[in-house]
Amino acid sequence: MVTPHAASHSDTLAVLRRQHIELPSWAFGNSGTRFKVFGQPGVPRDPWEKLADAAQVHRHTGAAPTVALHIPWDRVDDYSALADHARDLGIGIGTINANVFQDDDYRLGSVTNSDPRVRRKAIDHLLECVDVMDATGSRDLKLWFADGTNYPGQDDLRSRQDRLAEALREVYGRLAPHQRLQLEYKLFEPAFYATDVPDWGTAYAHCLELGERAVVCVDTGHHAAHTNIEFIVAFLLRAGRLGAFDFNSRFYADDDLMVGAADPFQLFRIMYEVVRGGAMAADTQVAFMLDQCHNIEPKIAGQIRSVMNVQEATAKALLVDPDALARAQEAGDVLGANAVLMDAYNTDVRPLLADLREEQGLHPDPMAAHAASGYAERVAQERRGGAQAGWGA
Ligand code: PSV
Ligand code: MN
Ligand code: MN
Repeated sequence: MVTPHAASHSDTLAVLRRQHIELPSWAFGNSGTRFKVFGQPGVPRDPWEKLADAAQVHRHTGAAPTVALHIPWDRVDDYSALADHARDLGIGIGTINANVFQDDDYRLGSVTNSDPRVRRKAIDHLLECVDVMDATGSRDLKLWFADGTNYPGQDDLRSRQDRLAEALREVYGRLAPHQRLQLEYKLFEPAFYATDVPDWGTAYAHCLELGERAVVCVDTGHHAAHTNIEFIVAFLLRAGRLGAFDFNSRFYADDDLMVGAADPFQLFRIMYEVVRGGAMAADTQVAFMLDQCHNIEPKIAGQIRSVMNVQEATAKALLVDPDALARAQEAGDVLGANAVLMDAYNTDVRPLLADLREEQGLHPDPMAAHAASGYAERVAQERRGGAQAGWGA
């Protein structure tokens, strides 16, 4: 057996110590399927309370210091005040997600719509999101388009690409020099025949046209079954165009289940390519974000578990011995090379992470610490009256 060891134990700890996983504000609101939304006690009623819940995740994991907003779900009058509120809670505001998929106007698409009035409205919203970024100090604008067609012939596929490119150009031109555009792709849904940004290749091609600060967001739930996501990660990192992850798990489609729940081995393989591609370096330009909904499980605990799942996959990826792997690969030792990876994957990294947390002054078990804190019970008492936030509000 090849004993896995990282380049050095202290390097591994240093990477894990600075690992930063961004939380989605919408994970704290009620969510469900088109069949039913199950409300939960204590769910936030506004963006201010969503930030408080995110801070609770960070308090016990020490690894989730920022929260992504979704506009207009998180619309407030004063974004600088919201950023101050986050700071007071010991966290910060991260990526700004635009939303051009919920208005009646977008029935036939947003930026690819054949109607110039709708396109203008959509682009104006994207520009408004850049204004929000200016107020919050955010670096990244994340764009996901629900645009596509349901029937062959419904609209001209090529013209829709032209309209998309034109819209992206205008938004990219509005960014400040330190800001980036993240283009997220998705295989299908809500359009079923043709989606305008269906895959990483399409996203990558548009990013290349735009410029260096246009990068691809890989949402792990947005692929066909059996897609080799780690290959996509390796390719985009090599090309310098992997901008972000939206982490989640899927069994069937875009299930938005907790990352690492359905296939922890896939998450490990992805994180191995991240490490291999240098994206765990201190100056990494990759944003590691969760994009999940907790329909039936408690939300704060669900986010804590997800952060821990990413930490565990990362720790295992860091345990892969690069020298032993290179030697086996160069020797054409198929089984030996595979064993190097599997030995790392099969290592129980929980004690290592527990030690690391204790060293950081945290409880070794964040799930237990959250349960013992009484936070969930307290906010369930405090947050009575008013409408709970939900996915889409
Ligand atoms: C679309 O399925 C998506 O993954 C995009 O990132 C959206 O902004 C997000 O879900 C909303 O949950
Ligand atoms: Mn996503
Ligand atoms: Mn999704």
